Amino acid sequence: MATTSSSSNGTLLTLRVLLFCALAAAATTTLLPLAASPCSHSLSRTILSATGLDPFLLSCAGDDASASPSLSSHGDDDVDGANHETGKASRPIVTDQLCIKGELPPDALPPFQCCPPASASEPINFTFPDPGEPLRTRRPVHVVGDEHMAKYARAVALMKSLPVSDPRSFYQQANVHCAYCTGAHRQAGRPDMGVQIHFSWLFFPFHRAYLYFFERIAAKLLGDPGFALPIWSWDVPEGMGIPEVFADVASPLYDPIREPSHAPPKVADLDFFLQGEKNLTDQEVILHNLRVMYRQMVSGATLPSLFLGQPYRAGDAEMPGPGTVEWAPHNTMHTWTGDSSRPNAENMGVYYSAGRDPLFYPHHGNIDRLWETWRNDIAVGRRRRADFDDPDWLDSSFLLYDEEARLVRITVRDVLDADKLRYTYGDVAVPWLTARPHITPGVNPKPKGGLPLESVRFPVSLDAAATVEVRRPPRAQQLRRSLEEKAQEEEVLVIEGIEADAGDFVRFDVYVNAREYYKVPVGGREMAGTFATLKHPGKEGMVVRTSMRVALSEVLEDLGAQGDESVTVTLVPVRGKVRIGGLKIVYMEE
Ligand SMILES: *[C@@H]1O[C@H](CO)[C@@H](O)[C@H](O)[C@H]1NC(C)=O
Ligand SMILES: *[C@@H]1O[C@H](CO)[C@@H](O)[C@H](O)[C@H]1NC(C)=O
Ligand SMILES: [Cu+2]
Repeated sequence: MATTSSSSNGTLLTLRVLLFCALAAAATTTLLPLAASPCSHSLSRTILSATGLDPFLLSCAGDDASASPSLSSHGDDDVDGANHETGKASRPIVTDQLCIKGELPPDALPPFQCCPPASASEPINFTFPDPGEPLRTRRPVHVVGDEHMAKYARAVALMKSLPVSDPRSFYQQANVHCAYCTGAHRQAGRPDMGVQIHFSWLFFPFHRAYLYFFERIAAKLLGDPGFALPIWSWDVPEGMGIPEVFADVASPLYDPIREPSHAPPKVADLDFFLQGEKNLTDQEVILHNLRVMYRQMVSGATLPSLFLGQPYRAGDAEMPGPGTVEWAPHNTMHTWTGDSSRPNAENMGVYYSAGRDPLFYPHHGNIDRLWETWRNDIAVGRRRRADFDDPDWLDSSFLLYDEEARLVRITVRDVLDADKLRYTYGDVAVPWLTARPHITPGVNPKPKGGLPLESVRFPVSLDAAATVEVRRPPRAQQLRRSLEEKAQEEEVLVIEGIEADAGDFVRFDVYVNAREYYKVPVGGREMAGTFATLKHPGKEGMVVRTSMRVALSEVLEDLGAQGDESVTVTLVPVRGKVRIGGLKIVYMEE
């Protein structure tokens, strides 16, 4: 990585933050004192009504109101102010039938229009399938066998042979993803605002609904009511690479617009980034992948918002912040699969065209499986909350065509129980569940005796690695926190006011207590998080505004730093231009 060499050459830029919150969050602390965790769902109504605060607005939702004086000239989506609405009026994101031409990046490949065919009648409300329907079991491509894969290939071929005016055609199915991420679909009652299903709490539910109908359309065309979508389980060693059948040029599953150097048997790098090819053995890549999975699924995803993504309501600026798995492996595997010689890394490497690759659906099948794994085996297993109970999430809705070509309105509430949707996952192991990363000795964790820190003010452009001493809230010093309390809360590093170049792939990494971060091997414990965006359609010269949250509790425990007053955070740019509004550490409870 370029940044590694520049830093070891002594150009390491160091910063210092004297308060645990770099910006105006001191007010936050005053308003909601220690006992009231701002993200707690049980936060008392009296505190809420006294302060007029939304439980998510403070530390969960990216309090941009106070945090981003830097937001400025770049031609915003003119939604400033929408965020400041107060009161408890319900604001789910409701998809309207109105669909306009979305914003595609320069050099996009046709078609340039991705709205679905107009429906002759009003959408019908979703109803659950007959509970007597056979339970579809989605299994990994490497497990299901050739016969099943031939069925999937036939389903794709049948979809490809439907006229493009048919919403069940492959052409239209591919366009669904485009319509929901380029601002084509509009919000009901807000024709000026698009629906964006990435970088927020809509990510998992939307893609589940999308796959649900895609799978039923496939089953219908095959005349096989029990047909289940195969999944690309890149998180287990046997699945880490594009399955052979997708690389067969004679197969309907083949897509010529993929990265040629990643054709099988290349082992996938779940931490991949363009220009970031690592010189590692397959065994090293596999080990690293398992550690990335552990971080994204276990230690980094201890609260619903950390896993599912940040709240996004009608009128809000889009892309408030994704959950761990959306950053990686979701984004990273999209980019790894796309053709890096194309400006937008089509097809898989960019939102508007990703659905054109038949590998997209098994890829998202695996993402959906990880949601089930997290929900049922990790969150519930640790007696933590798994779903939001916020009506704005539950009542958000999407419009999709079903297997009978009827337009259906489906809500987030409708997709929370896979059993009711009559599918499940089978035959896939979770080898990463025990892949807890190791700590790295000799990386100069704390300032004392090391390089001195200079004082620099936020916001800061991340042109070089930046090391910041972030104070922990006083609560960390209360060693007598009960075990019960500790089990329910998470110490979270909030990186707010992030402005990333929308016209580029942007990545930076977050290290904890490792001022000599370049000594940390891939997958090391000190690497606590990765920010990675795909190109944002049609936004050259504009910025993606978002935030990031990094869970710290287990990392600090492993580093033996639970008693420290501060945490040393190093932000390391890998690619693209990005500005950081500020950092703070908060305790969250959901
Ligand atoms: C669909 O559901 C909404 C919300 O529950 C309800 O208001 C509406 O009447 C329903 N429409 C139909 C046609 O059942
Ligand atoms: C890549 O790795 C191999 C084997 O570990 C090593 O011999 C080689 O020097 C490395 N190449 C580069 C460019 O780092
Ligand atoms: Cu996606």
